[in-house]
Amino acid sequence: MRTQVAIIGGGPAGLLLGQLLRVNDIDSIIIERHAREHVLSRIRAGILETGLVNMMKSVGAGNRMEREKLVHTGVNISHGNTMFRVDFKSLINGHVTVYGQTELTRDLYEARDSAGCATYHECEDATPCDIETDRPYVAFRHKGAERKVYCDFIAGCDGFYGPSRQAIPVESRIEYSKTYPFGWLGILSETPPVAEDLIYASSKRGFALCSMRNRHLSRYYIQCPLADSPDKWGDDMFWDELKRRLPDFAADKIATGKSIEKSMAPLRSFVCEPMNWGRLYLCGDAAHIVPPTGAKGLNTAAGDVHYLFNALCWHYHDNDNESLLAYSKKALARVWKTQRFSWWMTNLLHRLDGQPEFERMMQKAELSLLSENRAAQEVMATNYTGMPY
Ligand code: FAS
Ligand code: PHB
Repeated sequence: MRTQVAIIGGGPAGLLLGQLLRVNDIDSIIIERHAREHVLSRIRAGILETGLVNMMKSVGAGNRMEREKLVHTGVNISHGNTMFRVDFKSLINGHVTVYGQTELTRDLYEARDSAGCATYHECEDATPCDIETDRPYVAFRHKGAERKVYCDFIAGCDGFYGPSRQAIPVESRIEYSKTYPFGWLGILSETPPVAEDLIYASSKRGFALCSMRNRHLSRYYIQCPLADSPDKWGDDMFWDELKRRLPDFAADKIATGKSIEKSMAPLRSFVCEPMNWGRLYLCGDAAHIVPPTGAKGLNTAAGDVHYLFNALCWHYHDNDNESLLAYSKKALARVWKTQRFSWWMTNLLHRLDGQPEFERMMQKAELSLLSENRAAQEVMATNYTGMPY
């Protein structure tokens, strides 16, 4: 088999890249490890920056999102029983879009099907090969048969545990990593959200987040010990703990109900440099991971896709490789800004066991500054709604 761009990974980064290439007459094949149903069973991000929304529209995959999305012009931050709002619209005329990653991924699959593009599911042992030559290929096994896709470029969109990052020689990779001593236990419930906007809650008992997918589907998270499994947390136990971390008005009005999904996510900050090697280009979680506090994981992947797609268009349509040569540096410049913001929000809002008193006072001072200082709120609003590409 042969294509122009072989994409390893059929998650949001791989699918979005494939669609952008398709509408610009550049051929791609997606090689995905899991069945489509498995990919679409994942419950992950829920907040989209405008750059990602615009890319979805540009590839014709934005119609359902336009019908079903919510537009949020701010977020609430609570600390104990007090709460303040960071108003993106009045501060920077900004907003974010609330629309689940699962639905976005579904829309991209449907757009790819309509375009008749090749997507191989349940592929085993996908491996980027000969990436330092001008005839790279991806070897993989599909339905028991050994396959090879020869291509001009390989896009490694295979997430944190995929093979692409490992294809960069270990002696040439610099990996920056920070793990947090807690995780997020998340539930999805068919209940109306507790508030119009998200509530990021910092409390003596730990962090909590009140989010949503639409007006009938709520998404809640609580900070919990890494050792905790979702099975340990029955629904009533979860709701009781969530209420203890929210301001009284929210705890009193929250609509509880049966969870239809419950999962535990560890928190990690990670960056791999460089983000390309020869004809292999990494996008999304294959190259970097952020704690979900700043809602940046999916949105940072979108930034990478924007840069790589444009660089590939320059190559194929203008025979200009400058942008491909600059891809890693350009993508990393934005990656590190989202890393900083996610790290800052995580440290601001979570509670560490045995936290030195001085660190606790710094958290309180930072929250106090954010609650009353316009400049501090503008910086948060600019980062949360999305740094420019
Ligand atoms: P993905 O991991 O989504 O997709 C990679 C794809 O590659 C997968 O489909 C995988 O099956 C495939 N793959 C892996 N190995 C392969 C192989 N060997 N061969 C072929 N295919 C292979 N971000 C937020 O902004 N907010 C959140 O609340 C949030 N919650 C999250 C919760 C969890 C549990 C996780 C893991 C992540 C969360 N994220 C969140 C981050 C998440 O949304 C990612 O940033 C986003 O999925 C990135 O998309 P991709 O880079 O496409 O990676
Ligand atoms: C979500 O709705 O899943 C969500 C929202 C905001 C975050 C993280 C997750 O910061």
